[in-house]
Amino acid sequence: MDKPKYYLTTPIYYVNARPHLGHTYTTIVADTIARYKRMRGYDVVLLTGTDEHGQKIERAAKAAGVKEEEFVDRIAEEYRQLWKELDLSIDRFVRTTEPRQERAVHRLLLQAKDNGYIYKGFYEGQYCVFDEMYVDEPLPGGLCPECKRPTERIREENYYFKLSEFQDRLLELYESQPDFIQPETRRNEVMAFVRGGLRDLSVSRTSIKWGIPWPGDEKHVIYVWYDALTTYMTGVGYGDDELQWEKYWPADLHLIGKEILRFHAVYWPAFLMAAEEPLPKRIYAHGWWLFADEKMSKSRGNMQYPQPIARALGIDALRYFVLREMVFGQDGNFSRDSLLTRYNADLANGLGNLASRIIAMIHQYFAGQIPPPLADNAGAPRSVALAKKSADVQEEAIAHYEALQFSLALESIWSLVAATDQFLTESRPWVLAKDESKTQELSDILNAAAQTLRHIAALAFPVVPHASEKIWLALGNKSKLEFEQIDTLAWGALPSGSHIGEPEAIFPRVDKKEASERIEAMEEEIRNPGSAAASSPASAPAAAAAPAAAVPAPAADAKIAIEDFAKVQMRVGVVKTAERIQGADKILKLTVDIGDEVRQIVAGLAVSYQPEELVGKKVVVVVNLAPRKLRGVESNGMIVAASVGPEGKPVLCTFAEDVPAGAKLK
Ligand code: ME8
Repeated sequence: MDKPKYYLTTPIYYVNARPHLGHTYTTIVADTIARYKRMRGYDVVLLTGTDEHGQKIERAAKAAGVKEEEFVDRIAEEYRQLWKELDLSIDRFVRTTEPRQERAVHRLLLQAKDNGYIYKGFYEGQYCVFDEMYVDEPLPGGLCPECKRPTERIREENYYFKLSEFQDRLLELYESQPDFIQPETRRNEVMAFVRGGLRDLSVSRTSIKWGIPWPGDEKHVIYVWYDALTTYMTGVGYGDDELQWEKYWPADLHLIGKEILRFHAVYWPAFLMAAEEPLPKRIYAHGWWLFADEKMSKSRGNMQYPQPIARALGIDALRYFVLREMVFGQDGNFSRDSLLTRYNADLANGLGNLASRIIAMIHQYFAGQIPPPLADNAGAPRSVALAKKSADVQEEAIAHYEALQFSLALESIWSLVAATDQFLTESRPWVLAKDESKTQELSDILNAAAQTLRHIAALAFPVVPHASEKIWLALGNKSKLEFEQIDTLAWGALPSGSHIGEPEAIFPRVDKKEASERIEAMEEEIRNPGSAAASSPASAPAAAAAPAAAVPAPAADAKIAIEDFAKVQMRVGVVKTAERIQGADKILKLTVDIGDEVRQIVAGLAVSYQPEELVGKKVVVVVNLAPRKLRGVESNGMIVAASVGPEGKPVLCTFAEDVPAGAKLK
């Protein structure tokens, strides 16, 4: 009989910057679900990909000074490489710039058009480039209600999608399929939004070129979200491979972060209804990783990258931490300290230590062969109790995996790790080993411990596949663990007499301080390739984020005379141009009008501002600094900014009233 299918997706990530821990989190969650479902006998397809069109990407490429094609190729490749390095079981990777994507998008659009849901109209209003979204009701000051960035006025002829016609059908969908949107709180938000009324949606743009051309009207490109969402269909053969399409569509699960729920839970089902295509079964919007209570994101520049963690502690440690620490659905704070504490406590001292202890004792007392249990288990009540606990944990863990409650699943599995540890401590095999009359008892105990370890390895496999597989093989299992059925796994199935492998440190203990420094150094290298350390002057941003080591700060209480302050000449400047510097993540090259001349200044503002946001901004410039070179680019002046939080995030100053370029600051 054919296996049932399970098709799940991650978001199709933007390629305006390299992937960080947030993107990795969703993809690790997807991989964990995929591995779990395979262990439940499903034919699983996991799709991810890159969202490469639209104004945001067009501008990012421009700021980097390269052609769009080159820019998107580079970042898409980084995504691919990262998923490979992390050994994620990705079955499909789709880029929105592939020819098959254009075919699929055209097909979906034309189906909706043939059904009368697309018309031509005129749009005049505000647009948020960051969110790639039309903003009907901007906040005061023209700010986007979602990201609070300035919106831009646009006026253009557009094609519209009749979203307004779908209000009732969408509400009916949410009512009749309560688990279509999860978690429940998110479903309520979406329902309230749709009940408030829906306006037609502009689905084409004429002001940009970087997109899929509108079929039959090439002055328009298709709205990026229409394009990106269709990727979920492209990857399973929509319009291309009927057999695959029939087999895998509709998707069983779209995993996303909560900020893109509206696109998935409102627009996407409406686009599909308009084209008369089946709807996905479930959308799960998870929470955010926060860093010092702010969302970890490209625009804030407070990203953590996954590679340093995986390289310092192993892929499984990264997976275990993100799934154990974050309650799925809610926000979670990332801290390196809790990462390292959990690593040592749960993995090194927990599972790792338990596995090597059991394997070492079987080597020591039974020459590396699994010893037999007592014939009828009579007289070994502790072993019987451990078997019962294993069965209970199996049931609990499966229920938690089904509910996508990874943290609870791990809590439950680790309660079995603790119970097995306690079982060994109480049974004291090292004492029994000294007394020949206790050999049978000893044999029973180590059999029970090995059976339980086998069980733990299998239950933990979706989250820590590499460690589990190692334990599994070390116990003498011949089959591949990934094909084991997690629900029918029997305690006691490990045959006595089989030979086990050598004990191996699966999660070696780390010195927290040393590991933290190693991770930090690798992080810095990713942020600023080529930099030896965060404080290296060569890698240091100019301006407020200037490194402490490069410019020794005076003691906090040291006073300077007014003459000293007068040496610093500051003026109001207007940013004329801003662009990225290849290979440098934190700094931007600006040209700034300071009244009587335009200066080139290299400023460490990239972690807080996109280059395009800076153009036209008034800034405070220190104009009499000796010129210096940063990353080989001459900087003639310094921009003043506040330095916020432990990372020294730069925040520009504003003026209470309008001031001309060149005005002096006193
Ligand atoms: O939104 N915490 O792409 P994107 C947790 N191209 N998850 C995070 C995160 C954080 N701090 N930051 C990012 C897009 N993510 C669109 C999607 S889909 C058809 C188009 C994860 O590169 C999370 O899954 O901005 C979030 O939804 C996604 O990355 C956003 O990725």
